[in-house]
Amino acid sequence: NHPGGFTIERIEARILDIPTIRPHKLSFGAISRQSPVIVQLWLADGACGFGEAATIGGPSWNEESPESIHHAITQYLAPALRGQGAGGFEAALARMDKACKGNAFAKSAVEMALVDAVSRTLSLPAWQLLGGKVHASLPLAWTLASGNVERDLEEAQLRLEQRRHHIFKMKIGANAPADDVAHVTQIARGLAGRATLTVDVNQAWDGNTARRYLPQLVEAGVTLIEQPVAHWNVEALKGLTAMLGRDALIMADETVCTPQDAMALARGQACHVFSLKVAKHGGLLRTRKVAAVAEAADIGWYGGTMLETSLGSAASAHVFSTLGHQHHGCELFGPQLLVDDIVENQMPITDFALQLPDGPGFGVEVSLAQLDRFDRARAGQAPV
Ligand code: MUC
Ligand code: MG
Repeated sequence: NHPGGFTIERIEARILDIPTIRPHKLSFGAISRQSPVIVQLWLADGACGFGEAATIGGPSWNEESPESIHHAITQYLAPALRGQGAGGFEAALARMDKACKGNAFAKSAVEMALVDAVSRTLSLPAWQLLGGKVHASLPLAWTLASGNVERDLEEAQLRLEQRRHHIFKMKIGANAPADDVAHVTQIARGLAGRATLTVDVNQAWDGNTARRYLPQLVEAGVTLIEQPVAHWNVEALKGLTAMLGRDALIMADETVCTPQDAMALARGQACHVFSLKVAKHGGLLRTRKVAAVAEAADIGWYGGTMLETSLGSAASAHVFSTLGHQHHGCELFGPQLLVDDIVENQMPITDFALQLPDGPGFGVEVSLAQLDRFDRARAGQAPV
């Protein structure tokens, strides 16, 4: 009874376990594999779409884990959408909100699969349903997070030579702050003048530590500083934003999830840039809402990642391609950190930039054989 076979017929989800090419160290721990949740959604006309939600280190990045995401989808979100109209994305989001508080990552995976399925049945690129493409490519950062200066420098050198990356983000906050500053300073010296350097502290510092050490990072050459303090510590973030002003920019990540978070940060002039991530905002449409607050408040945006495969990365690329011009590039390098991918065709990287895909759907073809190969249920693996 929904026009044109636009009825949601079936939604399935599974957890994959895909090793990383090297240990990836963050303030809260090191990971050696990613466990994305992959959603498959069928419409009554036979069209099928895929979605993905990845997080990092079980429930360490925020409250959601691969297991909680999978549970929310199979037990609550899928039943809430079965038999509903597929074309009403906002109505689907409202139904999911009614069935389930929070759980933004889980909702994002389902909404992604819905947008993919509808785009495919219309033979359109997803960006066309998201406002239209204005960027053909975005500068692509790489994260140096091996924990070892020589290895980090080797990685950066190689990627500069390959003309793949010249923006490098360092994950700090796990060590004593003075040691982290020394690590960053050595890398900055090794790359002097050839790269843009950013850091992500992933909430590890208190306000006093951040006030003391951020100027030293700026002195070393860092120009963008991501989430130096806890997600709730907006007062400290605001003070740091005022303090660094001209020399470097403060970027909110874990602090900015909902449009209301975005509004509070904008009102308080508490950061210069938002890291946008489809998962934490609860979907592609809500990413655009957070981006709209940024644009209205003269806050820049950055295309963030939760280290998704090429599926989630391509979906993110579609929505990022529709946003305004006040951006600081993106970091959709998840596929390059994983030993293998789940799509047939990765997004090309040329001249230090990610080439943003076209359709149909997200423009990547998911391999069912690869889904089976990495499926946790098939491998019988224990959670991280
Ligand atoms: C984060 O907090 O930004 C993104 C890149 C990376 O290495 O970790 C993530 C998560
Ligand atoms: Mg971050």
